[in-house]
Amino acid sequence: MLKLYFHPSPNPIKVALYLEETNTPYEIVVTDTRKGDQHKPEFRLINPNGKTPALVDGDIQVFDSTAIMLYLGEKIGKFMPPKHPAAHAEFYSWLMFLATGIGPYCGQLVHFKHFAPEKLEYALNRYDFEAWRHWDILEARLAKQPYMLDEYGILDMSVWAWARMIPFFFGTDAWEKLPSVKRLLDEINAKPTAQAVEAIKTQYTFKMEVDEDSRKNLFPSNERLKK
Ligand SMILES: N[C@@H](CCC(=O)N[C@@H](CS)C(=O)NCC(=O)O)C(=O)O
Repeated sequence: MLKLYFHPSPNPIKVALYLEETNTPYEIVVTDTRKGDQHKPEFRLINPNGKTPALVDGDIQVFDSTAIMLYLGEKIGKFMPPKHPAAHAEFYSWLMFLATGIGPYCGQLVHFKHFAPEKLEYALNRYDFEAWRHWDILEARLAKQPYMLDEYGILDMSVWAWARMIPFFFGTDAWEKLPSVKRLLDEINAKPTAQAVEAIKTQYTFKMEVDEDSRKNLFPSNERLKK
C-alpha cells in the first residue's frame, strides 16, 4: 500500500485529496513537523529536503507535493489534462504558478505575519503584496471558468489546499475580493473526499502548539541568531 508521509498542512493535504478522489488505498505515516520528524535520518532518506509530503510506493520514493501529484497523475491516469501539447502547456504553466508562486509567497507571508519574532514592515508588505497578486490572478481565472482547466483536476486540488488557509493569510474579509476562489473552495469542501482529508488530523495525533521546541524544528535558521 502507498505510504503518505503526512502533516495536516497544504502541501501534504493536496496529495491526500488526490488519493481520496481516485479511491487509492494509502497509509498515513504521521510526520509531525512541529516535533521534528522531518529531520529524522530515516525520513531524510525518503525526502532529502526534510519537508512533508513524501510518498513511498513499493520500491519507488517521491518527494515534493508537485512531483508526487505528477507521479500519481501519470500512474493512475485521472484528473490530468488531455494528452496533447496545448493542454499540457496550460497545465504545466498553472502547476508551476501554484508550486513556485502561491506556495512560497503564502508560506513566507505566514512566517512573517504569524511566526517571525519581529514584525518587519518591509517583509510583511512584500509578502502580503505578492501573495495577493497571486490570488488575484487565480481569482481572475476562476471568474471566467469553473475550474483551473476545462475539467476539475489536480490544479483545483492544489488551489483547494491553499485556499482553505486564506483567512489565516489575509483575514476573513479577504473572501469579499476572492468570490470565485471561495466558490471553488466551498464546492470541494462539500465533497466527502475533502471531508475525509480534513478528518485525518483528528484520527492521528499531531502536536497543536507552536512552542519553543516546535520553532526550533520548523525554523532552524533562528538558531544562528542566538549568541
Ligand atoms: N515544495 C515542497 C514544500 C514542502 C513544505 O514546505 N512542506 C511544509 C508543510 S506544507 C513542511 O513540511 N514544513 C516543515 C518544515 O519546513 O520544516 C512541496 O511542495 O512539497
